[in-house]
Amino acid sequence: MEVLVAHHGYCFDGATTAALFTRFLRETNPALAKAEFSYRGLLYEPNAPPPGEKLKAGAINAILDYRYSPSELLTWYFDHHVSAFQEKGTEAHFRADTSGKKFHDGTYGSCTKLLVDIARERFGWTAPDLDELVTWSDIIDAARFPDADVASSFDPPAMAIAAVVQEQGDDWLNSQVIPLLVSKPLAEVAASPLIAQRLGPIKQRHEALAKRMADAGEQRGDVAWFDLSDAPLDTVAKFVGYKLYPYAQYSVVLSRNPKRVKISVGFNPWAKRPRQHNIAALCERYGGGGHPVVGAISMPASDLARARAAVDDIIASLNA
Ligand SMILES: [Mn+2]
Repeated sequence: MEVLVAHHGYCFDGATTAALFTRFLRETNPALAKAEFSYRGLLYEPNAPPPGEKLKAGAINAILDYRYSPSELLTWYFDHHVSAFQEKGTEAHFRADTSGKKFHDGTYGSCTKLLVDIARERFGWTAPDLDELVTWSDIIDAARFPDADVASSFDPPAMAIAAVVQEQGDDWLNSQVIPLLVSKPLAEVAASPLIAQRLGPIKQRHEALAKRMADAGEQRGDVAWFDLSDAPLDTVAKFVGYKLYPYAQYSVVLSRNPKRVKISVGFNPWAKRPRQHNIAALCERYGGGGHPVVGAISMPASDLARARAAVDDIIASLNA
């Protein structure tokens, strides 16, 4: 029997949920102890095909940490995204399910934690050797870092693995890393050539970006502002801005690649004062979107002047 695991790709929570699911299924179902598992990453991108199209006839199919599918082929489902039911009619289909194998809870910080809780409560399955993995998935997916230093460090083994999966993840790399995640301690996985050899260049790009941000940054009122539009950006560093400006309430980053200019807006998760502005609503003014705490706007590369005007308006609004 083949098991196809379609999971949110390529992020740490998607990979760890797939890893835990594999062990859960093997250990609770003797017929699957030696089954062949294959992994397929699903991306949140504009015009992504419905996830049901990725499932395989004749296999046991699972969708993890990604949008629901009403496909008849779907056997198992676990997700914690509040946006899980985007296709019309999918939420009603999910609610009407009687298989006892489909689970969604938008209050969870990670799909990994949702899966271990359901596996324990409903199926009596536990894997205490994976506690470290579960804890780190929950920290990383919900950005529950104690401070901006930990949030932008590659020292914890889980952070090193997460960086490699996020920046260089593909179905081949995941098929190698996922089995390791549930069979070896994280420190051993991080030290494997699979991760260690890929981490070097990622760290270098990250350090170069941190230096660029330190040079370009300025604080305007409550906002740390970084104009990185002078050269294309080839990596992201979500939390470096708050490491540089720990007293800023918000950050605004203007960046570009050959096709697009991008404005990224965020609320400092370690801010001492509560958030006063809805960032999604601010971004929607310019055709962008996101969540109350973080959002973004994309414009064609030729619109740099319009993007700068939008930045001025957003910074003024965040200081109002
Ligand atoms: Mn997740």
